Amino acid sequence: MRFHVLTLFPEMIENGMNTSITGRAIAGGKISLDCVNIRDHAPERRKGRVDDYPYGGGAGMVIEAQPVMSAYESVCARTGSRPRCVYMTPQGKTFSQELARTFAKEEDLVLLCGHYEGIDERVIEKIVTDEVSIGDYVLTGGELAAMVVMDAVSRMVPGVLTNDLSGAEESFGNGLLEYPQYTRPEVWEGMAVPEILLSGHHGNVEKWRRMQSLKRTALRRPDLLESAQLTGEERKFLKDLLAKPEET
Ligand code: 6GU
Repeated sequence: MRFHVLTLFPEMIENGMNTSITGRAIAGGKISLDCVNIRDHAPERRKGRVDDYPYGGGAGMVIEAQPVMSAYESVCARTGSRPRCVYMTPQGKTFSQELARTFAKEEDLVLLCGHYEGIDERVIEKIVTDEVSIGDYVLTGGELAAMVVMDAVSRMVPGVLTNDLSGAEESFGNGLLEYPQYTRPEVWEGMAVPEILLSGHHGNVEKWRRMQSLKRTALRRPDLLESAQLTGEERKFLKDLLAKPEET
């Protein structure tokens, strides 16, 4: 996966992405990051300025179409293709694990970050293939949202997670929330680790974890259960749980 980010703040993206698991994935060549500063595509006469007043008036500034187009075309020239171009905006489709899996199949992915009051609509019409939001709140710019998308996409790329199963197993991988985890010590502040995890019986541990996942999902995110694949026994467990939650 090769990420290309069109932004006015490339150092923000580079600092975030070169850290932790995504940083290791970049260093190991599993993913790559190419930040294009839109400012570098300002026409000579504008001396690095890429925004202007909105037609019709109103607060804030609007990023001009031409520098954004030129930044995208510079990526196309390097890849020899016209990659999918994701515009980060609160007006977009809400990002999801499903969309992360879809994006992970692309060879190149362009993420376009806006700032101020937005980007001239005409260049969005010309180059943008997907408009994506990360949730119902407003950020000052698309950079943090682009990093959220790249992080979630990266962990779907083979070889990025050292334990290759963990990407599939975690919350949402199977449509359910994750079961609780424990490590040493066995008793902490008077609180013991659930007995079954010390038993060494893998079958029972797996069953307990599955039931814990179901319980958490039912109590915290019941909406997720609608599309989850459950056995008859699991449905019965949940029915009993919801009838008397304090006993399970
Ligand atoms: Cl993608 N951009 C901005 N500016 N704010 C957001 C967002 C994106 N997603 C949620 N809020």
